[in-house]
Amino acid sequence: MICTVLTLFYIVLKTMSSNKERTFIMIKPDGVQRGLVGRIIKRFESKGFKLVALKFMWPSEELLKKHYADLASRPFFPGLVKYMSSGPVVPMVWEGLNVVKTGRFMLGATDPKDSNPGTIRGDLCIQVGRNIVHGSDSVEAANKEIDLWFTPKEVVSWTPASETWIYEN
Ligand code: IDP
Ligand code: MG
Repeated sequence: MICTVLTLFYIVLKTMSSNKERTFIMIKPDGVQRGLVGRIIKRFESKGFKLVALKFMWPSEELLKKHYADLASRPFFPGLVKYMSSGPVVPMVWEGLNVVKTGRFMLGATDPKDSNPGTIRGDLCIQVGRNIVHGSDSVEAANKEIDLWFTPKEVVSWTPASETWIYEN
């Protein structure tokens, strides 16, 4: 009996906490310059994900080198840092069930020539070096990126009025 109650409690807790998964999404300088900020945000909003942090800033090369540290040895790295620091960006944190994986699906493949129609990159851009939006590729990466771009106070916990119409539990 106690075991059953504990198991149920564990399942409820697990379900609740996975609805709180977070990912780091950033509209890149080309997305901002091309006036696509509203359209990209709208996709995540319409899906039902919850916006918990957002800012508008011109990132330094130093910050971008940290953000893309894993790619430092790639031949396109200097060009990537130059592109990403060429204008303002919109870093955001979105929250929801499986938001990391679903967020990547919504972005589409890294190279827009391989991104399916219906995805953000598939619909709105053409070249890999101008692919308008970033999204974390794992929960670990998301946590690292959120810590790099936002202070804890900038990430806001809140309950949207629509929540019970988006999640059954
Ligand atoms: P991701 O953004 O889909 O996670 P990553 O492999 O992590 O893809 O690469 C980070 C970013 O580096 C890409 O979004 C793209 O802007 C850029 N990039 C990746 N591969 C190339 C390339 O071959 N040429 C130019 N830029 C690239
Ligand atoms: Mg990546």
